[in-house]
Amino acid sequence: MSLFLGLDSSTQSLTAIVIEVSDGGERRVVFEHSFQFDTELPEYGTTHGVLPNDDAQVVHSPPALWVAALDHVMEFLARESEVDLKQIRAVAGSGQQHGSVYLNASATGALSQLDPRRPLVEQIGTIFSRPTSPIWMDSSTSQECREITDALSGPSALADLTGSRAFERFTGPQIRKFYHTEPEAYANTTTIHLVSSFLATLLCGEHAAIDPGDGAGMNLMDLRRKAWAPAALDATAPGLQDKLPPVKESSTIAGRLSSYWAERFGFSTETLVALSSGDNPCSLIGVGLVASGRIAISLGTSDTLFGFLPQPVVDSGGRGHVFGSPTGDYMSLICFLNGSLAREQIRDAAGYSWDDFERVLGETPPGNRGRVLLPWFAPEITPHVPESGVRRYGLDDSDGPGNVRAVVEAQMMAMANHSEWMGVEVDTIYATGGAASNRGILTIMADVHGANVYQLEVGNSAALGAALRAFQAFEVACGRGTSWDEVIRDFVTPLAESRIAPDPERVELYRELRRVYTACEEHALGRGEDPASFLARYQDA
Ligand code: XUL
Repeated sequence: MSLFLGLDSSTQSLTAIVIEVSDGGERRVVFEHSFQFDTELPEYGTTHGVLPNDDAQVVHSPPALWVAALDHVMEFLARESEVDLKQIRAVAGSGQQHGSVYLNASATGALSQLDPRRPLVEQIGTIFSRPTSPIWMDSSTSQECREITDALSGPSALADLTGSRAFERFTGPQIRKFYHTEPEAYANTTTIHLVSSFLATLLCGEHAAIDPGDGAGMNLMDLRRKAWAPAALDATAPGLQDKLPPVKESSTIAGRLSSYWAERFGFSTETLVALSSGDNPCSLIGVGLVASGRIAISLGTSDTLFGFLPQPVVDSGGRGHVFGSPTGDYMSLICFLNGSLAREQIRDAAGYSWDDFERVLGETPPGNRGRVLLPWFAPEITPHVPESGVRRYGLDDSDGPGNVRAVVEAQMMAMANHSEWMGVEVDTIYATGGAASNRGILTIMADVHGANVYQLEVGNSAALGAALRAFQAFEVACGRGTSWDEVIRDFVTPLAESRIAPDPERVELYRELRRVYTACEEHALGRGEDPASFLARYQDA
């Protein structure tokens, strides 16, 4: 019997999943645990995993919180579970994408000599050259995006080189802002990690490389060569090449679990540590998208829509991204910032529980009688909305049921409209992430996309994907050419009984309403006329 550990360091929590792969063919998840940052470690002062800031565009988290959380989760696994730690052959991490961790010259030594008698976080207090980490929700780098874009001959050239035009949350623009605003601290930085590569570094006690899945979220990596792009580095900040870990294939082994974990909690120093990847590339594996033709929608803090791509096909409209897939291929992705927190705000304003939320979705009419909400509670990534501000058309903000339906319809229509560039005829969607348990939401997903929607057995596809990546990297390290289909077998089967089929009449209704939704977006962004007359047709109906 072999066990593999996957760890997902996300915006609001750290999740661990252990899978068992036995010689007799049995495969199952044997352990799953999530550790919520705000409630379990309140001393870090985060709300939804991020630090308060007067500027809504600046969103940072304390990296020491992620370190403390890792110690707690490993302790929980060692002390509170039945898992035989010595059977864990390999571990791999998943991290919220784009977030960066800045380390000084003392980090390398400190991480290689950790004292197992003291908590990890107590020993790494002095290794940060920047005490907070900008994360994917930060949208404060528009100026840096413009500068990088200009230096690289415009958005199309940048997207062609790196897989995306410049995005505020991407690590390159964030590094440039750090260099601009805190040049001394930048100069004192010797290593810049992503959340994912920092996690692998903590596990093996030495600097881990960045994989092409997460490296593509930086505006710094040459997507086709899967190596840093010198022109992008030069356009971002001086001396950057020396501060970045190398890019290596996702299945690379970064090292072995360090003696800190072995001596403190009883893990084995034989356990291999594979490179970490971003949470979306890990989810791609965790929902089983190792070949073309299907897409997945993850409903988490961010809502993302993604699919496998055999070749890098970049969005000429500049909305989407191409990242590396952990299989060595590519993936397309589009990200919406106002995901679960927007749903939560609407639910809280109406004083509902999640059960009420689901019930109300079943009771309100599809199309919401033309009442539309643009859920921009925070600055939005897709479409680009620099200033937050919820907009309502024909909808009273005191109308609880109307707002519940409106927020979900808005999210689904925005996803369908803004993902057209992927050119995928969607007939099947795998739904994952916390809100994928809400069948009311999935019904609207099925009708808006005109596709069958399936739930999967394991809701946390990023952590599962990380565990599956650990298994695959172990197979590669053992010299076995186990295929990805074989790696994911039995773990990612969509639940046949969970299928939600689209209703043809509602599909037709949403096909029209998607145009109305676009008109509302265009109007709200100052690019189109007031859609009132367009909406009235549905209000009278
Ligand atoms: C993807 C993105 C988010 C984060 C959240 O580009 O920004 O999905 O990865 O975890």
